[in-house]
Amino acid sequence: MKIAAVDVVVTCPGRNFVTLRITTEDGITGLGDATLNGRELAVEAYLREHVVPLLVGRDASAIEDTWQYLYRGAYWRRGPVTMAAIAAVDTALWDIKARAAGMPLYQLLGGACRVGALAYGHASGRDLPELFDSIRAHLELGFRAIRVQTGIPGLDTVYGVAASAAGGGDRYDYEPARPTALPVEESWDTRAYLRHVPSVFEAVRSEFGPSLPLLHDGHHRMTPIEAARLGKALEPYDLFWLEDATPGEDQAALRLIRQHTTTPLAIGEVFNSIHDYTTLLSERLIDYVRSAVTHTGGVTALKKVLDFAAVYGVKSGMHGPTDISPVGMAAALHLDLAVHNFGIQEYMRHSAETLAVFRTSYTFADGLLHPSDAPGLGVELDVDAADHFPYRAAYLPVNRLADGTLHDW
Ligand code: KDG
Ligand code: MG
Repeated sequence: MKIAAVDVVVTCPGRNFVTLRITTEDGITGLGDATLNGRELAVEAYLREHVVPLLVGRDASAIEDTWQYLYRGAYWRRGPVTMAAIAAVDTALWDIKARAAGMPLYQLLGGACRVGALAYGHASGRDLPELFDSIRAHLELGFRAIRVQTGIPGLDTVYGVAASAAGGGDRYDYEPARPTALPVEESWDTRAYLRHVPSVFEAVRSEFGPSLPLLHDGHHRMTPIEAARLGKALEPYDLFWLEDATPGEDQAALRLIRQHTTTPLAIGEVFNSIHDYTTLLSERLIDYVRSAVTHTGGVTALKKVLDFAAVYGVKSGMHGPTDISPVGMAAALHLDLAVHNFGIQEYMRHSAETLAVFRTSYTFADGLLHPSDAPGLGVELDVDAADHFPYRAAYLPVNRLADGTLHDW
């Protein structure tokens, strides 16, 4: 089963996506997500210039060998651009293998360990009434676990907080990438954040009771000692996790946080290699692996990370915002079903425009996602529809302190 053609499709149905489509000599196609939010064209160029020419004529069934060929063969290893490109190839080859077998991908990964993947939705509000409305709307949609992001008194815009509740339902209108000439600048004050957030969780617990799983994303903004303080302050509210408390690249920072708090910790959405996890896992410094198939070298590589995590009792909590395309989301759901150490899956619904270009078959019911039993990933790309949505440059924001100092976003 040789690879006959490889296409890189860049489309912007509401937001940008980079998709790799591999076609075999016998006409089977497979899809892989290569979207790197705000840096999409770098991955497109990497694929077009350096990967596509290597793939035509290769054996489409040799997934592990192709992964090693692209990873070791480049000599320059890791990095988000390289690993998103490799992820797309790997995912597309798994899609082809499963379609050829007439099976949903999760069957080739060992079969289902559960009936569905518990998903968490994004509730947010500039103040408590807005936040409560957003949580109620998510519960009505069937979510059984909720991420809580809140406005901070004195700060205009804060990561993860929708600009208005007007969208209603689960339309989370805080889309971080914006089509502006320069990145939007947001403001930040860690002391104001640390003063406010515990009171928000106290209010949410007293309104919604003790059992609802609640999550929170610190989005890399704290120092280790600040994060330790927040984790400790949130202990009475029994969080499912505190995510990205400190910048991800500093694995040792988690040691200090861990020494001070029993709030579960999640990290890894910006990681792209198993080597980003070695200290974190072997020293049991985290509870959840946040990587996405899209950014970690594909199904093959993330499965290895999760098997490594399982040795230390660490579970999955894959990244699933809207910049993970429906192809990347479907790949995640197949892994979610197949690995024993599944924890939770992030889920932001894509827009109607996106779902017109990517025809999905995965389902969400009673709080659980299921990839469906369609062969392969279960996603079809409508290339003609994609052509109607040309790429639009968009940037993620940057973040500044009151004195203008650039801070982690
Ligand atoms: O592209 C960046 C977003 O995917 C990221 O900011 C979202 O932190 C995020 C999350 O947890 O979904
Ligand atoms: Mg996050």
